[in-house]
Amino acid sequence: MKHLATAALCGVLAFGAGAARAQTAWDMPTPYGDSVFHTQNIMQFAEDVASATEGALTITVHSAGSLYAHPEIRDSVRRGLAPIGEILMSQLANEDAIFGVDSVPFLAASYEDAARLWEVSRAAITARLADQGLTLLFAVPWPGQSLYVTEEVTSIDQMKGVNFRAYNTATERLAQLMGAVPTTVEAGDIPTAFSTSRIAAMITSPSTGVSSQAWDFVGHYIDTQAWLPKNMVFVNTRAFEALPEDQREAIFEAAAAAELRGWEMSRAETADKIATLAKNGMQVHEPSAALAAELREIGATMANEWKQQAGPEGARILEAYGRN
Ligand code: PCA
Repeated sequence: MKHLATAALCGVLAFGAGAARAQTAWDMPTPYGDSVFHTQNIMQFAEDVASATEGALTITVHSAGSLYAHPEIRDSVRRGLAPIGEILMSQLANEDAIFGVDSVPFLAASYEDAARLWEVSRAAITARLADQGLTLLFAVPWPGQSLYVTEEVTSIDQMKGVNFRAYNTATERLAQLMGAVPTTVEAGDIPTAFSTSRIAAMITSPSTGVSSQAWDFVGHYIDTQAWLPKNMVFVNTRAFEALPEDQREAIFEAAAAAELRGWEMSRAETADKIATLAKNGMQVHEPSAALAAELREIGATMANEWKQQAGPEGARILEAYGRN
């Protein structure tokens, strides 16, 4: 409140009492670093909002968990400590399986399928967030999730007992089903976790492989591209509704543009960042037929489990997607 009052006062001073148009300055916590395409897309979104509102609404992006750590961002926005934020959607799967719809291995492993799955699940996610006083703005997928290992893995057996990084409930479950040992590690902590042997392997996108300089720790990348988990951006509904209508519209317009742009950036990243991994000395492999079959079996198990957990709403989503 104090913050807003100050911002309003600055607005009056800047424009003179005659043109007293309140200025709003929003802080936006995000989890990933500045070099990550999601963050760059959000910076552009913030710029678009500022220019569409002629500076009346500015959004300052606090990346890499610098304002709130990733696990706290949702609650900080819910409580109004920050008006807007970004998180990995499936981070919330432990409270409601619906949020994990994009993290079931091989349910939607291409951009086309991921887009279709988003189309049929968006309303459910939007409604869940609305129940929490949050308004969904946009969601953008990471490139496909692939394995980073110290030696070439051609069968799941080789993962037995390996300390495996988890970043949500699905990666934790995947580790268990592979016989590996899951440990939760935020993206920004990957290098430390490898160098202290807390983890010896992980599954993530080529983007996160590059931003964490995976080549310093693991020599092999196995291109499983098993699913495309999304980041989502949402706003505190009360803060949003307190804005004048033209500013709300500017946000929705910038959000729609950010969603389109983000999906395109993500697509372009995939080959680009795999090339960067190779350039830095990682060996890039196609999964062996045996490994691919074993992973698909784990995926089928996880799809069944997800269906159990996600209830009737989950069943409706799978049906609309054409998988039941
Ligand atoms: N990067 C994030 C989530 C999925 C991804 O590709 C991470 O590894 O934490």
